[in-house]
Amino acid sequence: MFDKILIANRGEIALRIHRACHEMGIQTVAVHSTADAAAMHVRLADESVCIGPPPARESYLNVPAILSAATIAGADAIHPGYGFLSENARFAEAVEAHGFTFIGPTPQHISMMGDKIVAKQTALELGLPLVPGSPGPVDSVEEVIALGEKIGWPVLIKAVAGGGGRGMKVVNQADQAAEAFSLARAEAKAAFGNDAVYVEKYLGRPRHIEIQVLGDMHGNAVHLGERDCSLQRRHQKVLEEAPSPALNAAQRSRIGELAAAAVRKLGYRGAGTMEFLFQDGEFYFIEMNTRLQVEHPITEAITGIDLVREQIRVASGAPLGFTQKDIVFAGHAIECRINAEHPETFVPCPGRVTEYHPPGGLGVRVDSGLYTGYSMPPFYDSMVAKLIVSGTSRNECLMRLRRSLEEFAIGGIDTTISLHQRIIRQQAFIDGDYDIHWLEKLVGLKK
Ligand code: MV4
Repeated sequence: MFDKILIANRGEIALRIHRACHEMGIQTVAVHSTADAAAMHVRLADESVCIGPPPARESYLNVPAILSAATIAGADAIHPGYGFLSENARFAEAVEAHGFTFIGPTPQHISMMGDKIVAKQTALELGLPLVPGSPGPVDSVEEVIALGEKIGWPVLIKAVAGGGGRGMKVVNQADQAAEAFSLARAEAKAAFGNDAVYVEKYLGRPRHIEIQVLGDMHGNAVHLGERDCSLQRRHQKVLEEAPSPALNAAQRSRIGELAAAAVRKLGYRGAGTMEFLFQDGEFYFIEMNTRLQVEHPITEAITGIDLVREQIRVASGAPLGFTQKDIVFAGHAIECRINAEHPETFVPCPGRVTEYHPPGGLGVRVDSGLYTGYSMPPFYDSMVAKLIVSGTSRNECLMRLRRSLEEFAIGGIDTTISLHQRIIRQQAFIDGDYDIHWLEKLVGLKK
């Protein structure tokens, strides 16, 4: 097992990884930019190394600086968290080439799933259901039109190197194809440096269901159930829950087993998430994320499994500590992502936290790097806390969520706490009756 892990991230996820390490008796090395010198993950880590100025490309994305920090500190392994370099195959390769263990999948699997065409081809071979569409990239408007006529309008043009919704264009009929095709390619080029695009049948009112999977180096793989991530705005998840209120037991075990079998065949190592769209009782694989996800705590709440601990154990070569039949799903969990943003305009609002009082009590977890007096820098993502409530039923979670949001005090900066209070009052949410467009209809798209 590792003696010392460098955490190549910041904020709440850096703290989360630190906690798992310390519970395992593993020393931690925090890295930080000059803007994060007073951050909680730096304060709690056993050691810390400043890796550069505030801009992420000069600090948290600065591979030489991170590797130098690991060398100076004598770390055995590096945990990338999520975002930043967590799905960068070249970083994973560099980590291993410099003698450290990368806590995550192999570089091969990272790059495989980073190419959405290869990911879909792999998913097809692994027996996962796909959205009908082009088998590979499309190189002309004529191809887009031919596919639209074949699979039915509307279709969706997506970036091959994409993810997270950037560069997607809906085409409702043939005479819109030319403009959508060139716009999608231009956006893909600008966002990912790769203008390749592909086409899928556009699903108009799906839910976003993702399956947590975990594989070790000995050919074992399990699924840890699903998360419903349909409540999103501009491709940013706002609230997630597990299990999904839209699935019945048969659908749940069918897609879970399919995902677990797929990662077993793949020989996948580490934690991963398979993203599906779910519409009219059917699942459609769209992509796989080869990292720990922001919303992992709701899976931890209903399974009792510490996902970061399992990532570390698996990376050290240990076999999974359980088989599929050992995993028991109990209760329900809901996570609210709390952002330092105006709750109506969503304008980011960094600044000094004059008061921080998180909720507590049975079934209440808060993952946050905030503290009273902390100055939140303007350079990074605006998420400042995750409120995770769990309980024996979804109704108990709703009551607990309502009480926790009332109790959550954050002074000095705007937050989206009141947005969550508004969401959980809506009858459609209470009924679990929402799709990926529901929240944007409630709060609007404008920033
Ligand atoms: C889709 C889709 C509808 N039809 N694919 C958005 C980002 C990436 N995860 C895939 N996404 C979508 N792919 C087809 N064929 C709708 C979306 C989508 C979406 C998916 C999940 C969660 C939120 C979303 C918001 C807008 C669009």
